[in-house]
Amino acid sequence: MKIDLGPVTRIEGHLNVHTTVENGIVTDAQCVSEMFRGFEVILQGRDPLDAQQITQRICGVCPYAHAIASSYAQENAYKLQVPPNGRIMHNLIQGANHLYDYLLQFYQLSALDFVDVTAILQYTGKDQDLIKVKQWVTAELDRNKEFPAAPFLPRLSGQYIKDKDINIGALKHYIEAMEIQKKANQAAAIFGGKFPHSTGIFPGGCTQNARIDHIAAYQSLIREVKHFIHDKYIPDIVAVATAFPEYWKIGASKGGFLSYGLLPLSSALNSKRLLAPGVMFDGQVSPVDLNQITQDTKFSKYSSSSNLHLKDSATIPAPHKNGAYSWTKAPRYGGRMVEVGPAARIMIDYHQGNNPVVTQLVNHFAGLAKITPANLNSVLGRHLSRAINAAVIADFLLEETERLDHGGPTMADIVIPNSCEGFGMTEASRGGLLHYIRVENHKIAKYECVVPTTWNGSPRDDNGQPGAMESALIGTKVQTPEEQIESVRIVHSFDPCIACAVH
Ligand code: NFE
Repeated sequence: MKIDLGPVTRIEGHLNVHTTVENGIVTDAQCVSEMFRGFEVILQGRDPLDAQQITQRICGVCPYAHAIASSYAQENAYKLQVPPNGRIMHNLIQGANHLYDYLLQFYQLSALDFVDVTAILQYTGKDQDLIKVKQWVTAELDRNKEFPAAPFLPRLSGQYIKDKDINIGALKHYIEAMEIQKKANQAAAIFGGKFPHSTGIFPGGCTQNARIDHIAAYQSLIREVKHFIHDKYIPDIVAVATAFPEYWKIGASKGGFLSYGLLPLSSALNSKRLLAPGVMFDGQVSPVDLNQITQDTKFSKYSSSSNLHLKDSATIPAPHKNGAYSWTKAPRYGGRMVEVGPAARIMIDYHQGNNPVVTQLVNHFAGLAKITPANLNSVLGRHLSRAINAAVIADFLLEETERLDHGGPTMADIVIPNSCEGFGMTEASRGGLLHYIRVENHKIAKYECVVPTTWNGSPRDDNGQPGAMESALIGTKVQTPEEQIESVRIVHSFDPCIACAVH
């Protein structure tokens, strides 16, 4: 039986998943990005300093990550000496964006795959948020329309959390999380200028000053976000994990893991990062070698050659190409498939013992759930890893503000060589993000982005190997083949963004 799961995401862009189900098992899955973008084409011939502005328009959810990756690439190309304040402000802006994004991913984009919204019908209390949720859910049930528009219903058939108090608590947090996300973005905008699409992030640092009143305002907002993470977000993840322990074993991808490392601790090239970089195959972590990254296009809707390294990349759209089924390219590391994202970051950091807080949190939750760190490669593992990322980042941001030099320089002087090239690597919330820029005659001659969902949501490569998400879906047992709540939970755990993947 062939079933299309699309539209399967509640975030930017159109992701479809074509599945084949036989005897209650998903025997094949194809991730299908259904739109073309062309940012790399748009960038050609432009002023290089437009790049961190234009690439942010790839996505309204993770624009800061694109600005940072572009700034790193240009700093690398122009050989800029970023002052410590500039580097710290990049971290403060990007880290706050991660916090916003983790809460968005869990509450608005995934939690209702597990939380029973109909529990609200039994609510008799006075909380205004919950009364509103009850009205929305009641109205949707009464209307009985085929395609209601509200976020709570319709939903897929399956088991949901049974405990009424947990369900109602999570719905309250669903509403509160939006306010907290706003605070995280307000914090980021103090130094970033605005959200989305920062005007403050620049190659060489940040256009804002390190003012004491700005620092105090930032700290106070991040403290509120931190409390929400510890008091509500982490307990809600634990509640989902307690209700659905089988999801520690569902949705494992079947390749390696890659992380470029997140938040540099100094301005030095190859500085140590808060979360360590690495590439992991069969439990062994090695340093990342960019020469190993190529992009295949056999099943992608491009006529450009396949298996190209970044410097040779090309983007020639071919909507009617025979056999091609997605607008996403297929990046591979040394020819092998890898998963990127929150679980990759945590597993790679944990294996290297880089961050003692990560080690302690992974051990704590692994003991609680009776799992091993390898189980982070799963639906629940990705959700828990985001929460660990969030806890570690929130603490770090508060410490990082103390390191700002009030009134000190925040920007390097920029001199763009006539010809140069550079790579910028960071971690967006959804995983490893790489930008490459080549400048010739002061103009952008080539720009290439390899984006988290390009890895996770990739179609088959030239050798027929599935992408990370496809591999996680194949072999999944499904109760109702027409609906496949199990497959949808797997896809949502990756939080794919097609606007980013195709760019
Ligand atoms: Ni459009 Fe993005 C993140 C990036 S995902 S959300 O996180 O880069 O491919």
